[in-house]
Amino acid sequence: MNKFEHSQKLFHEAQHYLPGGVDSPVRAFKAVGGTPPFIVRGQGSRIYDEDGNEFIDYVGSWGPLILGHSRPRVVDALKQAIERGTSFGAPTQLETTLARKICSAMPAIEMLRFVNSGTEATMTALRLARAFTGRDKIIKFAGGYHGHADGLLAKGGSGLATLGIPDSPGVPLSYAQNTLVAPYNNAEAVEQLFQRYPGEIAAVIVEPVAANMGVVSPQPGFLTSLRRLSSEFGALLIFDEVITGFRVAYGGAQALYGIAPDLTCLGKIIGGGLPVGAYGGRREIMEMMAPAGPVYQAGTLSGNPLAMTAGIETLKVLSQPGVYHQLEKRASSLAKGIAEAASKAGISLRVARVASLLTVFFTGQPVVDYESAKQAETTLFGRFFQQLLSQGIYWPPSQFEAAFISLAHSDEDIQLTIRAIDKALSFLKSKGLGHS
Ligand code: KE4
Repeated sequence: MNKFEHSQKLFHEAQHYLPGGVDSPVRAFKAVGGTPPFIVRGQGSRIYDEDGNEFIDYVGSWGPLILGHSRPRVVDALKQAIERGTSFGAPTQLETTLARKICSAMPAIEMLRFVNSGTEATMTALRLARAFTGRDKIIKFAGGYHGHADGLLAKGGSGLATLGIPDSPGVPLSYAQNTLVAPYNNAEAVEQLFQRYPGEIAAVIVEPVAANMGVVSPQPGFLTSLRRLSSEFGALLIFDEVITGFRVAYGGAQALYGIAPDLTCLGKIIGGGLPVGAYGGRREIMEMMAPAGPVYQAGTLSGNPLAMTAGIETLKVLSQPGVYHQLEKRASSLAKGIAEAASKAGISLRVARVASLLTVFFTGQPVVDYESAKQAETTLFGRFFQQLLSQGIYWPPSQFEAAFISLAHSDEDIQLTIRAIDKALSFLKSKGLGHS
């Protein structure tokens, strides 16, 4: 049984200085209860907390650590980079090197700019789309998360596809009302919005594989329809590949599904665990960005040498043959083991997986959008999470997130995880929780 005394003390003190004791809400374990372990070290597939507990980590910093924690070649490269200085606020060759790698992996990106987070990437991509089209409205999808820029913290009103309403205090209604919200996997709703607001919609922004309502894959034809509709109605198609970029394939979801977006947003993996974001796409669009063009965006640490170094080393590993085959093998083996454990325990759940992204939904119904994802039993998920944590498995602390399998997860890690999940589900069943 794991103990968390030190983390409890540290969490109490952290809450005095940081809202909720954290620098990003999901880390506070509000959705699953209990005290979040305070982590001191990561190595490979493992993380270690202040109480000496060891966990197999399926958060991986929410996606960046596809190589696992502290991969030696990344650490060594960073050590050398740090010796040369951490930031110059001036051009470096490293930025061009990483940009070249990304552009060759994703041909729809002819030109890009680095920023410091996925939020900055999507925020700027939308500003650029509005400048390029001269239009103000955007379409996003219910359950899609694109960072916390004001206009993107908008949720659907009542009805199928609607004018957005603020999804957080502090977001002006006027900002939210330029955001139209449609159900994921519903191209008809998108077409209706284009017909209702002709000439007003600048862009459609979509997670090509949704991972912020849990993992929800695009149904056949959905992304193709978004491509067709965007072109037909003069809007830009923006793929938010902050999670899927270099995750679901070396070329991202745009390679996996064969769709060329007009703009792509990236983050996480391309920084190898350091703060990063990027937005890029068609040259004629990107050349509108200052100082080449009139659309403004800037950033003190954008393209800094450390994030560039970690990103370059990470992509060097990911571009090697067999890497995605290994990820696929490990992730599919985990998914199979979970499904078998669930049927053995007689608990109805859905294992949603795309490549090395995986969510266990505690529902017996198919999950195709946010409405169906919300049918999952979050209390049961919380009990499942705590059972795993007590067995040394650090699962994502929310039903509406993805688990991330890395190259550092060994076959043995996967088998240990399946055994822990088997025990957790049997325990839930023995308590009369979860039903088939
Ligand atoms: P950041 O600003 O957190 O770097 O990226 C925002 C973002 C943009 N687009 C997508 C598809 C994303 O998933 C994210 C951020 N992802 C969350 C996890 N679901 C980050 C974890 C957190 O918020 O603490």
